[in-house]
Amino acid sequence: MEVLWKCPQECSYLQIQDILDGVDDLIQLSYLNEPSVLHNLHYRYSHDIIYSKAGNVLIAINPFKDVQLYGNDFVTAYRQKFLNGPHVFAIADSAYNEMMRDEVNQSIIISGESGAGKTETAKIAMQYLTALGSDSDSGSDGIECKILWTSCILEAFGNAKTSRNDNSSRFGKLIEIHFSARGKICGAKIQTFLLEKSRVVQLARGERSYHIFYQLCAGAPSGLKERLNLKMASEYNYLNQSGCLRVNDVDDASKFHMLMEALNTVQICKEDREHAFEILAAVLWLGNISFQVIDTENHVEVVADEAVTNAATLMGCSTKDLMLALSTHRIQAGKDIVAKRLMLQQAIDSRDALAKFIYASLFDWLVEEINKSLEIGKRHTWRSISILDIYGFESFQKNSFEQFCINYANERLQQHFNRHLFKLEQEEYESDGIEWTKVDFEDNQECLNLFEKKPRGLISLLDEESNFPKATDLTFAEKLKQHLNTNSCFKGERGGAFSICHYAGEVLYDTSGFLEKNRDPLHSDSIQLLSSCSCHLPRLFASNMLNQFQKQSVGTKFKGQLFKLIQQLENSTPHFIRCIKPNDKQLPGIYEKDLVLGQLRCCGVLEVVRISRAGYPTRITHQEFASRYGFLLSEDNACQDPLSVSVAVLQQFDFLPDMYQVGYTKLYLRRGQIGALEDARKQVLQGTREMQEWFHGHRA
Ligand code: AD9
Ligand code: MG
Repeated sequence: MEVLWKCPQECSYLQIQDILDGVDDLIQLSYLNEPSVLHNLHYRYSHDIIYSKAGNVLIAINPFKDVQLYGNDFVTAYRQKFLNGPHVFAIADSAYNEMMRDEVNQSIIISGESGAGKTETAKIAMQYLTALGSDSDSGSDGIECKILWTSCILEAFGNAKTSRNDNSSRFGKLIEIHFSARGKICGAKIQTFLLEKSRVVQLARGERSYHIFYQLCAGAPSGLKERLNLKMASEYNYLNQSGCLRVNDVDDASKFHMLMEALNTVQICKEDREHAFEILAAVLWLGNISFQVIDTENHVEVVADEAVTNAATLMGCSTKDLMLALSTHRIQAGKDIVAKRLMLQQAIDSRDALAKFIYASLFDWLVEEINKSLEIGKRHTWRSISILDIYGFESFQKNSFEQFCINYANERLQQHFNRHLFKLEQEEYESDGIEWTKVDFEDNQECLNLFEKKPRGLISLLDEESNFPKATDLTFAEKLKQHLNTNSCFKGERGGAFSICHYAGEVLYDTSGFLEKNRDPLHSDSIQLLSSCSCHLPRLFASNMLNQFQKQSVGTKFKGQLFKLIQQLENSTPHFIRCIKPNDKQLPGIYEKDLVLGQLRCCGVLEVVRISRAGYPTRITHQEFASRYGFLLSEDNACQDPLSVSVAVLQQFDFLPDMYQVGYTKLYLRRGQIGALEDARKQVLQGTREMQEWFHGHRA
């Protein structure tokens, strides 16, 4: 069937058979423009073909339904190369093969907006790698199984329902899977980044806190419930404030039972599990603690009710100490230390800071325990494949410190992506001396400078203001305008706002809360209270409490983590997966063109296609080329050098001049060019074999 398709940019009407059929790789499109890319992806999506390639990048469009693509039969088919179409399995397979062949660590970097499918994709990649690297004959202690179950635990404690995704990850994670020299899994390690703590105490309308709270309230057996004085989720202020306690089609109680199985598999012992639940219940009760104003200056005391007694019991301190820590702060007055009563907002803030600290420390402790269980130690580790699932770029109506950090992380990762897909490739062409018109790409160095420059970048200025006692969010905003106006990615806005031109678009930030969130204060009275608790908090949280004393700001700590992450990624061969969300409704079968186009544009997919098409994907040294194809020449070239042999082959096979280039060390061929030579080679070899057989047959 032939169809007429209007391409506004390049031509009037075209017959585009390939668009109709849908090509695996966007590079193969006859006419490359946004409409044809969009149409091709749409066509495939409507046939449940959710994966496509853009050069080396895998594009995954969220199906929002079960697609039958991940069974063991698929694993086997990809492993044995019966199937080779675009798929997460194919990416994981090349990562594995390249690790084995080149003896280099690999990374699979998954990005995309919230709800685009990153976390599911990461799990699919893990499924393939664990199937591949399982060591059935060495009596391994089920490390693969443990690795798979970690997702269940991390999602319970680190994911929540948001307006964009019912199971949104509120932290970033890098999972390293370690292999032995035989290619068998010998351990794993999880690193996490910047958990969104504010969610523990404050929720937007229609969103939920971390799944674990609802799972515990719904699923805890009656004995445990009694011990923890646990009520229904609706009884807790930290959970009921958003008017949303349930997630469609999710049964929190059965999720709790699954979590128990996961904790079992990962070998978090019963005792530790119970402590963790006590701590969760303590956090919930903390949120129910209320204050009453006792004088005209708005000073408060804690209301002595079941909330404060339950919280104190679960934390293992006296009710009196907890009440005191939440309503007063001890300060030095001359030689004496005096207790100064707090005002209402201060008291609420110090209660919430305590709850956030406890929850974040519990999360860190859990990750540490999981890591101990996946420990690489015993068997010898050789190389690793890391899977990165980090929050995607965010731009809301109101953007705060959290979006600031998330978008900064995305700028860093985008630079990594640019470097590998555009910069390094083009640099190779240049250094090998081939003619090459540079393909432009959005370099985001200027934006990174805006964040990182010292002493006058966003993060340094934020730290400076955070350390200045009289500073406010407004003075911070003023300071930014004063110092950053020369950076083209920065725009001062009215009031306490500013905008940043990110690679993915302009975002307006509201500075309110920036200083406090960057300082992330926990008063020394609260720290002292925690260290005196008779429960297991001090033991579990020792390292976090220590950090509180030698404190780094949140922004600076995050910057350090990102540097380390990028360094680790730079030491590996990257494989990129871009997840795309086809609609905002989390529903199957709906493909909103503008939404998809926005995502393709902002993650640079179209540039990747452009450069891959303009580029030379086949690169072979003169030596290799000559020894593989030299024998096809009609004349004897035995004594010639590899370069002359190579050029002679190209001429004999009538390669068009714009289909190849000869560099100082390599030959560069356009996509699809090597096929003809390979066919000829096969034919000649086949012919020789047949002739030999014929010859042998006749002799016999
Ligand atoms: V966030 O930045 O953490 O908020 P993600 O991680 O990008 O986001 P997630 O993987 O959680 O998105 O996917 C969202 C939902 O889409 C899942 O809960 C699934 O219901 C659905 N999804 C995603 N990928 C697939 C898939 N390959 N098959 C079926 C999928 N459903
Ligand atoms: Mg996620």
